[in-house]
Amino acid sequence: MIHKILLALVLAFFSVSLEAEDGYKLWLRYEKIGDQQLREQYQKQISGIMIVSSSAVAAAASSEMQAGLESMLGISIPQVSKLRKNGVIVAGTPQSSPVIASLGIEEKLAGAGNEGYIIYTTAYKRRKITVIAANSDAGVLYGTFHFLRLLQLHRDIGSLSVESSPKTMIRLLNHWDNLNRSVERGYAGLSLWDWKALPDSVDTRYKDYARANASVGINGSVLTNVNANALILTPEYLVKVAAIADVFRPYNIKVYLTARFSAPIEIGKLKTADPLDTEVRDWWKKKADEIYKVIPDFGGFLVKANSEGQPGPQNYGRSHADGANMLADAVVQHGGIVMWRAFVYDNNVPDDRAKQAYNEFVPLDGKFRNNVLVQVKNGPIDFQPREPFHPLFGAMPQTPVMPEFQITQEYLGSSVHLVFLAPLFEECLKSDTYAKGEGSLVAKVVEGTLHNYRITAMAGVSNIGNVRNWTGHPFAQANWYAFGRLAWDPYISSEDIADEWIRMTFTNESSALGTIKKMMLDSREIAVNYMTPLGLHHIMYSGHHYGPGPWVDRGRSDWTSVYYHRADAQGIGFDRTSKGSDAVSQYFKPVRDMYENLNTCPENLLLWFHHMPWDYRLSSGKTLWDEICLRYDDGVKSVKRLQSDWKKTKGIVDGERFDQVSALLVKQERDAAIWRDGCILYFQTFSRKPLPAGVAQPEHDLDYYRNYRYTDIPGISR
Ligand code: BDP
Repeated sequence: MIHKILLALVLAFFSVSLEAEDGYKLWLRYEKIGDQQLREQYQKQISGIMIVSSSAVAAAASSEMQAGLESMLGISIPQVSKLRKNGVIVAGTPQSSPVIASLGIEEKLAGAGNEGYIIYTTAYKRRKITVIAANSDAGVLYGTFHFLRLLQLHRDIGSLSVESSPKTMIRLLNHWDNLNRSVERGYAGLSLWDWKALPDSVDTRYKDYARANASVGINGSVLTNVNANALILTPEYLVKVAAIADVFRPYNIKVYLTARFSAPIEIGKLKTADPLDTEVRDWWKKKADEIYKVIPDFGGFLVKANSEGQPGPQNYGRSHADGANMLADAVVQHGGIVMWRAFVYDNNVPDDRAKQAYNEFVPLDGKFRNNVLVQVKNGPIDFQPREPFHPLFGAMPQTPVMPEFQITQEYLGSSVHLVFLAPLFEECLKSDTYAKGEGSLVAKVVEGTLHNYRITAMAGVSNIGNVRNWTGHPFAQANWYAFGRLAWDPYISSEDIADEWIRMTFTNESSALGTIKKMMLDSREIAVNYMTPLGLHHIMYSGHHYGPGPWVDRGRSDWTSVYYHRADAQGIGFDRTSKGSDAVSQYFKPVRDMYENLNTCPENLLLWFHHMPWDYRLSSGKTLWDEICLRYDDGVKSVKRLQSDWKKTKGIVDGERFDQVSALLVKQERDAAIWRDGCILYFQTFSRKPLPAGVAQPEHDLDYYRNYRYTDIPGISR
């Protein structure tokens, strides 16, 4: 008997600790606070919770608060209905909570808007309480997560005074998930959405997905791939979507779908999808009515049209505005929106693909309905490790422009490389467009203050799948987290985001915290160095985008690598100055001059904008050829440094995730070396120069790298 009890205890212990360390809980681990003094202090400061569960959202806040606090403090925290003791957390709106209604905080709350909140410490009838107040239950939910985060970060909660509200209205994940559960550019297993099982069986994971999103303020989810399948709009699928929407609703998350432009033909049996055709317009109106009947708070549509073979209004000689407006008219009476993607380039090979979106969309500014946003990738080509900001930011004053970032690491090492993307997002958001003079940051375009946009939004292409830890690489969770935090507030620094995430996900221990933070903050530049230094871009393998492929020269020319790097005996780089493709002219002055002029063009974008001779001298005093080689080499060496840094966290980070990251860093080093050696050997066939001192000689010849096939990388089939 005793044996059995012991065994059960041991098993219980292990299953608890395993569950706690397999990454499933993301940054919501609510680990029991190890520092006893701090835990006791919190225990004294928190005696109960008073949240009136007047709605599903408030109930979600209440149960999150209770579970989170109990887990971190290791004691039970009762829900109370009277303020008999100090230390009650009172959360609610003036409508739901008589205590909050009596505090006289209307003015303060006015600034919180729809989804914001205030958190502060005060005395109420001689009791010390913590107030989390908002104008809506959604605000209460977000405030709850904020309060829990303060404890996760071991912050002082003795006299709080916090005000926070989202700077963008719509904060969305874009899932590139197909109905067969494959995920385009997804590296973390299958799609979460199990369409075959839905609607009868609803995976409990959907709730945890919603919790995680709500904890960072994400309030929308586009469930389906931009390369859309019209079937999702059929009644059979809509009830499945409705089942997901039901789970998300208590977490203030709306569902959106991608609309395939040719759906009226494919599922509606019409002869055309012409956006000016009355029958087509009626079809979409009826379709929208049907959707809203089953999902009353449906968010709207995301559309990829006339891009990479997708159908669109141009098939009928109509413009992007005609197409977007037709869908906008269909959803407007229900409060829906349309996000129309600017990632377009037509079927003719352009002189410079980087210029196409701008050329297509700027003339349409002012021609879109009020409920349309134009969704623009952060850079003008395609989610490269480094791009300049997209010239459409700032260039459409009359049309809300929203950025699309890529959280999934299509061009940044899949779920194998440790690359923290907040610095990439931040670089774009903090770029100055000069659209209205100095200080016209992309962030200001995004939050709508630069042009007084009527709607504001930010989208991130999800990196989530059904693997146990959601994202494959434990550190890829940080990119999901970072996206959410920046969508809430585009001005938060990467460093602060990393700090929060590490404390919640791994540890508050200061030396490990410092080590991990440095690893994360360095990681993006390291990847740029071993993949595409000095402004190189789009030189990856075709098909999968994981490894190098600077030699790719077959197929449509603006899908090849040689189109982008333009290496020849003289030099390398894409001339986008006024003497070249003149893409610089799409930027406002003085940005255009900065890029045009060699003395002011940032070196990290040099080869994006200029074709330079191999012996051009850089600020380091080195020639371009030597500098390219040295950067590639430094990238690889830096991955070694990441490995030795990670070793320092052993014993502080749990064993399971420690081992997993260690193994991934080994693979990352191998593949960084493949990038370095493949690219250097290939570019050397043009430069005909020796490798500079200190750069490791490649182990194999160029053919080896050209023919290299990965067998162990998620998302690559051979
Ligand atoms: C590219 C991806 C492709 C996407 C496309 C898009 O390679 O899979 O469909 O972007 O954003 O980055 O539409």
